[in-house]
Amino acid sequence: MDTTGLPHPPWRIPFLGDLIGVHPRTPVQDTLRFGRGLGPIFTRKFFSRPIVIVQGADLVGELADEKRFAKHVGLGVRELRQIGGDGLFTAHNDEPNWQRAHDILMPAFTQKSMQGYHPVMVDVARQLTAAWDARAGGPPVDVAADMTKLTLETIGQTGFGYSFGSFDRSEPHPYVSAMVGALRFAQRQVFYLPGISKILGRKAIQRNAVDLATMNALVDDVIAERSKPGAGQAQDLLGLMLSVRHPETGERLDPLNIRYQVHTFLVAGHETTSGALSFALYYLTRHPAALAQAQAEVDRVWGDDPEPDPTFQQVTKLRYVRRVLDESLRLWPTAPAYFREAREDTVIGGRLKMNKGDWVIVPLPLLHRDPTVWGDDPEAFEPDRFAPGRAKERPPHAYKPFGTGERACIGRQFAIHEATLVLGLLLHRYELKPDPGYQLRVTELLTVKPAGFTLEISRRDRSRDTAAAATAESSA
Ligand code: MNH
Repeated sequence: MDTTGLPHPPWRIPFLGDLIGVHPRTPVQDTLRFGRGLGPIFTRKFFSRPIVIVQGADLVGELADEKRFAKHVGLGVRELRQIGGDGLFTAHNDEPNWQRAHDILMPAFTQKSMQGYHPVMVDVARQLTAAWDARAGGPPVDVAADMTKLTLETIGQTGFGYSFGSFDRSEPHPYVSAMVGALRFAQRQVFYLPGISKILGRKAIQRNAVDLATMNALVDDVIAERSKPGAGQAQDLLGLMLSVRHPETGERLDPLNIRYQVHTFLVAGHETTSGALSFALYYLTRHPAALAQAQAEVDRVWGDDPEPDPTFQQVTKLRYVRRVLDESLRLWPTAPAYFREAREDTVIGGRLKMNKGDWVIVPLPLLHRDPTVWGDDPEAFEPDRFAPGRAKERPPHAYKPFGTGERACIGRQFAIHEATLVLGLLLHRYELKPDPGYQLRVTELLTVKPAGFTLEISRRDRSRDTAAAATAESSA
């Protein structure tokens, strides 16, 4: 792709390209900072490699055309293949295991399947509230850490019938520590090409091998448990992968691919949802009016019952809570970018020639701040941007937190149901007090999360309402 003439950040220097002001730990936030004002197509150079970046709803809409473009397993995703192999997230489009696994696993993501996961999601939410009840009135809780425990338990238990015992541990489960190590290694590989082995060092490579072995050992354990006689035939993700043949070809997934899929679901299925819940709690506790509206909604649904037993239907009624999540994912889409590659030679934006196989990156925080779509103050947190009918006023591809096309997120409904349920229950149960001195600090490790964000929690006082209700009753 010929990138000469494309706008790029200032201070480009020979050999190093646009590395000034670029921090290997915050590539997304750097792009956000540089990208505003550079127009719909711009470029950044890493060493000698130009990377083409696209922003704005018009061009992202053009790239959403599945006839001309497809997912590209690009920088940062490609490095994850050591964990996910040809599993759903990291598979190249033409790898046969993608379609095979997609068709076998789709039944696990229907509305009916969500209803089946619901009781398990409620159970895990209660593990979180039990832990928070014990901390209520005490020192503040680390929000992202606890949301990560919750979402990992949820995907482990719904998908694989496996508990990491997250709420019984003071340290992260070894799988999680190994996963964080492997993700960090993958992220560093992105930035230290070319000549990775020299710069990353033998130690880091050995450490990574240990992390991968730790992760594999756990997954092999989970599979072995299920294969034991008497383990049952649960039709969860693992059950489907072990027993179901492809509806048309009759093929099964092979054991190595099943291992890749389990890693994929454990990683993709929790980091992103955990970040989404954390950002939602961050924005809510900074916007008292939104918080009050969300609390009023959950109180309408669950009343004064201190121990509600949420039904699937009730969660779908939490429309405002859902809007809060949508708006949080607009400002901080927790899977912050995707890549599109040209299926054939083509031109985008009427100006950039792409040859077949050329790719561009779509940083979602930039798309989601396009002022022509979101107005003069795209930074403002306004859940009502997602009020009924509002989406129709926007171009169809202005909001893409779950990606696009046939490689879009398979777990979208799962994530939304889980996050709405949990956020709703937390708002119903607790008074949440932020640290007034906290300044949002976003950490990036392929996904984004608020770092160091804590909340003081206490049980909501329902006695006033109860007293009012009692008075009303006695005067009646
Ligand atoms: Mn999810 C793909 C975002 C929750 C499993 N996910 C994607 C993509 C985005 C994304 C964006 C597309 C990436 C690309 O084009 O390269 N996912 C999210 C967000 C949340 C999320 C923002 C939560 C919020 N994802 C989940 C959950 C699961 C899951 C929960 C599993 C239960 N996601 C996947 C899988 C893919 C994916 C699997 C790959 C799908 C495919 O290519 O077939």
